[in-house]
Amino acid sequence: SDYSGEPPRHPSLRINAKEPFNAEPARRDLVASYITPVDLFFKRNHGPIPVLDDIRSYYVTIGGLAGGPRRLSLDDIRRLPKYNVTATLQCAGNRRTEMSKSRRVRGVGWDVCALGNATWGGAKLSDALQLVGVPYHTEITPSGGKHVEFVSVDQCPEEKGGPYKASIPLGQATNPAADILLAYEMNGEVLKRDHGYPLRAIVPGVIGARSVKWLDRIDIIEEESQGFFMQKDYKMFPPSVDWDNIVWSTRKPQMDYPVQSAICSLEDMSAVKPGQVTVAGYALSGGGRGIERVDISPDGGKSWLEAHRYQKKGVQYVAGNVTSDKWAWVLFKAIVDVNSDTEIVAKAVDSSANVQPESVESIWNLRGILNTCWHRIRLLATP
Ligand code: MTE
Ligand code: MO
Repeated sequence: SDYSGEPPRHPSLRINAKEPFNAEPARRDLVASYITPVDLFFKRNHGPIPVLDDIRSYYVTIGGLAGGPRRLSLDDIRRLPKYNVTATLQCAGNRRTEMSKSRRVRGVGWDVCALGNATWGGAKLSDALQLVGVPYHTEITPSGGKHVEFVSVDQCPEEKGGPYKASIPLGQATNPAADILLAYEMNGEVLKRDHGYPLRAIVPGVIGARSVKWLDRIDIIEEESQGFFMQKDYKMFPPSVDWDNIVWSTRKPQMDYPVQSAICSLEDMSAVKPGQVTVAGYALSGGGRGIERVDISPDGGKSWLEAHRYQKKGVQYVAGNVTSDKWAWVLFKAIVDVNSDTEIVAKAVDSSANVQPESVESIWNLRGILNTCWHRIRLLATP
C-alpha cells in the first residue's frame, strides 16, 4: 500500500497505528468542547487515504435499480435538501486496550477516545434514493433488494478484500427519520480527506464501521454486504469463542452500539491532592436511545451520586427527566471528595434503562469490540 499521500495531522493526537493511520485525541481534549473539532476527531482507517484530485468529475454510482445504474454528482447531492445532524461517531473498538488487559484480544489498541461528536452536513440518503426512484419506507424492491451497500474508493489490503464496504437494511436507508446522511460537510466545513472527502455515509446510532468514507458506489442488493468488515470483523462473539473455534457465519454484523460512558478528566493511577476532584466525561447510547442518567461512584461502586449532564454548546445542563438529543453524546460532570486512595467509577443508563455491564470479563470477545464496562479510575491521594 502507498502511504505517500497522507494528509497532515494534529501533533497532539495519540497515534495507535501509523499505516494505516489510527489516532485518537487526549482524554482532556475530547471533553473540552461539546462539538469535537475536526483536527482532534479520532481517525480510523484500514488503508491509505485515497487521493481524489478532480472533484468536478466526482460522482457516486447508485446501482441495483430497476432502470439500470444512476450517477449522482456532488452538485446533484447538494441540490437535495440539506440537513445538519449532530451525531456521535464511535468506533466499535473504543476502549479495546482495557479489554485486552483482562485477556488478550486482536486489533488496534484504543484508549477511551475513539469517538467524536460532530455536526454533519449533507443530504439524507432517503432523499437521494427517492431521487433515483426508490420511495421512502421501502423494505424490499420489486426485484428483491433488501440492503443498501456503501462501497468506498479506498483500497484496503488484499486480504481484507479490496475496497471498504458495509451495508444497512433498505428499510432503514429509506426511512427519513433514521437521519442517515450522504455527508459533504463536518462542523460547517468541507469534509477533510481523513474523514471521507468528498462524500461519506453517516449512519447515526450505529458503530462507526458502517459510516463508509470516500463513497464510490451505493448498491441496492439482496443479501447483506459480503465485505470483509461485515462478515469477518465487527461481530460480537461470546467469551467462550476464541481464534481456535471461531465460526464467523454464526453471528450477525454488529449495527447499533450499546450504552457507553467514560471519564476523561482523569488518567488511571494518577495522584491527586485530597479534597474535591472533578469527574467529567461523555455518555452515549446507540439506536437513537438517549442518555437518561450518569452515575458516579467515589468508592469503587459502594455508593453513587448522579452527575450533571449537558448537551448543547456552552454549559446547558439538562436535569431530571429531560430526554437527550438521540444521536449525540451528553457530557457529564460531578465533583467528588477524595480523602484516601480510591477507585472512581462511571456508568450510564440509556432511555430504555439499559445499563453498562459491571465487569469487562462478562463481555470479553476475541476482537475486543464494544467494551462498555463500568469505567474505573484508580486515584492515589497524596498530600
Ligand atoms: N470507510 C472507509 N472507506 N475505510 C475505512 O477504513 N473505517 C470505518 C468507517 N468508515 C473506514 C470507513 C471505521 S471502523 C470507523 S470507526 C469510521 O469510519 C471512522 O471514521 P473517522 O475516521 O472519520 O473518525
Ligand atoms: Mo471502527
